Amino acid sequence: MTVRPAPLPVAALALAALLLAPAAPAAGPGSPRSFVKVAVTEAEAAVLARDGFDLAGYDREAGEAGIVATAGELERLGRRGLCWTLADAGEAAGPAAAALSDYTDPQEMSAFLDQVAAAYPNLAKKVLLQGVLFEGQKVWALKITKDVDLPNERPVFLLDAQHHAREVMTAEITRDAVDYLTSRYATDAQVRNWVDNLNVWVIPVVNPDGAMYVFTTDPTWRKNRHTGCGVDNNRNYSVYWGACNGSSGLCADETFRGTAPDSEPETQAVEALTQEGRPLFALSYHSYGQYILYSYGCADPDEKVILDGIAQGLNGILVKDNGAPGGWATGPIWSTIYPADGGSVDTQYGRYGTYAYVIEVNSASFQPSYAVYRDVTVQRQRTAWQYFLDKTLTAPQIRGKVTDAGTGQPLAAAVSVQEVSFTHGEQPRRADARGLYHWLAAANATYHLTFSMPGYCTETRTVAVGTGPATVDVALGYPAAPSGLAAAPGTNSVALSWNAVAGVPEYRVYRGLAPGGPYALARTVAAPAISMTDAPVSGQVTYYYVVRSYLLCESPDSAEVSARPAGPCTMAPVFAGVGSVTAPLNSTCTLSLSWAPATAYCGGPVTYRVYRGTSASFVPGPANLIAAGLAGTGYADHAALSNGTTYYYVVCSVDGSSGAEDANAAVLGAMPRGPLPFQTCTVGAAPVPKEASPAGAPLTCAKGAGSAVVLAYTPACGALDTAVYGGTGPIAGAPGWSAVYCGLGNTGRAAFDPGTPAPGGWLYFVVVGQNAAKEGSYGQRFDGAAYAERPEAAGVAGCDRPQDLAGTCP
Ligand code: 0X9
Ligand code: ZN
Repeated sequence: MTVRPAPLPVAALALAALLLAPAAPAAGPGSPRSFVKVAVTEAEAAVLARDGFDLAGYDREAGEAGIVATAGELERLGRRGLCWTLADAGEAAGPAAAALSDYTDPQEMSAFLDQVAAAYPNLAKKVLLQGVLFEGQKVWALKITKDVDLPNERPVFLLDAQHHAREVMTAEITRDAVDYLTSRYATDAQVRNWVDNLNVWVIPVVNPDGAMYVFTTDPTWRKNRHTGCGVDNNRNYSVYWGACNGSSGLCADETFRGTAPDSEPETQAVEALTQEGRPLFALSYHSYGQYILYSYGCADPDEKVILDGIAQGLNGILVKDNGAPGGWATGPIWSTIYPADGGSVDTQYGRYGTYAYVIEVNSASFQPSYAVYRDVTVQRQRTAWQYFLDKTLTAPQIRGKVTDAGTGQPLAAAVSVQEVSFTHGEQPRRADARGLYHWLAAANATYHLTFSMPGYCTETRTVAVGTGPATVDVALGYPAAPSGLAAAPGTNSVALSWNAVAGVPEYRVYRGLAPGGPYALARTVAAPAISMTDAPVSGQVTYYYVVRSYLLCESPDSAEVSARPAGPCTMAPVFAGVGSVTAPLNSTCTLSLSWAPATAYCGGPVTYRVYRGTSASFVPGPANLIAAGLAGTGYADHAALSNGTTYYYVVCSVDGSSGAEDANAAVLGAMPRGPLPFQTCTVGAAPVPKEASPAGAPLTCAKGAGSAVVLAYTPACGALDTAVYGGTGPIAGAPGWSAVYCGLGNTGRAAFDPGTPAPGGWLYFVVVGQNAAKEGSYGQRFDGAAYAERPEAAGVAGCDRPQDLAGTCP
């Protein structure tokens, strides 16, 4: 409203050029752009936005999309068969230079905030949210509450505007709200009720650099002024950043999301205030199109019912530009307007639990005539932000403070509600740094809350919410740790005692082998007993003890004590047991075991024993001990393993000095894939090879240990098991298969032992997909003396490449 000397003619000139030159050739960013109207449906408008057109708004009454377009973009519209009309510079449409100059620019807004803070020092404080942007402006907020300089724990409402620079009406609304709440405090009981009982934060201009550019240079500018590449602040927030084709990765585009989530100083400012203040409700103004929107920009929120209830309640009373209430398009952003990712409300709601809304104000323009629309718009929008002030104060909700029961200090505990499960990657809701939490509730409903914090006993509360706020403060505690823990070593025993903790029903004695743990539970002791003897334990080993008391949850550790008992060292090594069992695909039927070394406490040396069984629950003992006295950390078992059997192993360690063996519970199993007796099993119809494998490929045959054979082949696609058929030839026609080896996997390697053929005799092999209808591999022959490929077989039998094993391969 104030008169600025220099920038005005510049704006007027830029506008004149803009309005007169819609057909000028496109000249990259900064080329003149026109605000045009295109008659399309709302859904078609969303498609235009998705396709990169700068959709400034949608006039649902007129059925017109408003597009800010370069000459090139106007041509593109034409090529889509869309006719456009230049938006009228008069009444409703704009933008119009005369109207724009009346609007509040960011410097005027800053000065206005100064005036308000000076006039109402107990009510209003101007707070710098971001001092460094790109072109010299700053992001300011005004905090409005009674005794604004004193800390308080009143609920918070956050109002913001002008994420998008050109949406100048939105800043008028925040300006009006600031004026209303401060100037009427002394005389208006309703205002006093809000200001006395709430913290109202207003960010009148989120994007002041961009806004200043609108007033000085380009009235259609939307983004911030990030040097080289303006960023759409309302696509830069971290939740859903770049997630659903609702933004652009291109610098020049009007919905450029920036190079990283939260990269922009304006975005950071809003997010930081949201994080610190934890508003229950937030309202973000945009223009235009007459929408009431809530999260998400990419999907429906889990709390959609309650979010929608709030929005519909407002829709019923909020008056549109046509003078009638109702008829605002209301719903989640993604389905109501268009997919938009990285928007402010999604981060406010998804990350901080703020019930955040967007209002797109005005029916037909982001810069309607100031004279015609400014006052009526801000007056009508009082209904909206006052609605949210009332909701913040009186809506059914659960709120409270989580503290440490002992110290009273706030705890940022996790707070969950059984009735609400989040499915969009939301982090658990937490109380803020002051221990404050909130949850919007349905009226007359019961909720089950859980408060948890590491080191504290988890608390639950059942809360019956009525028609207003329910306050549930929770003090989280934990039992005190026992004091006075003492340890007296005996012979293979340690006597422990400690001081009683009042009211505690149980103590838990923990023992470790190193200072500071890790500890394992040694014994629970029911109160009132305050001592126990830990026995038998090993002599000559230093043990470390702590005791915790238990009442709903464990206390912290008592002070640690240690003791070194007398008597023989009986301690088994500390050992995690078998670490891996693998079946190497070599020609010797082997399972390979490995383990991490054990630690001996009685002097060692450590050796290992290997036990083997055929079920995972076998009990290691002398009957199944297969190796002992092993000094290394691995073992290869190739003793009489049989096909199709999974073998299970337990490895134990033995201290050579004490003879004590550990009793770890680790069991691992594997199935060997070595050369097994060539056996008969049923895998469906035997194959009839169509052709032989050429010499050397794709199926090759090598001699394994003894009479074993190792075939190498190209694995089939898919995850089929393979089998090998073997028999006497010739392959051509009907081979006489005498055996089949099953369950080879699809590894490209098959090792088995067909025995030695009769002198001068030949064996032929075919690898097939097991259980597959079609044969699918290669023919190769084997004779007992040498492994040669019969030249006469080439081209006549066997089959080639892994073809069609399951009918699904490419
Ligand atoms: O596209 C936007 O950012 C908003 N429309 S506007 O015409 N003002 O640009 C819609 C905002 C939806 N809100 C969020 N995604 N947070
Ligand atoms: Zn906007």
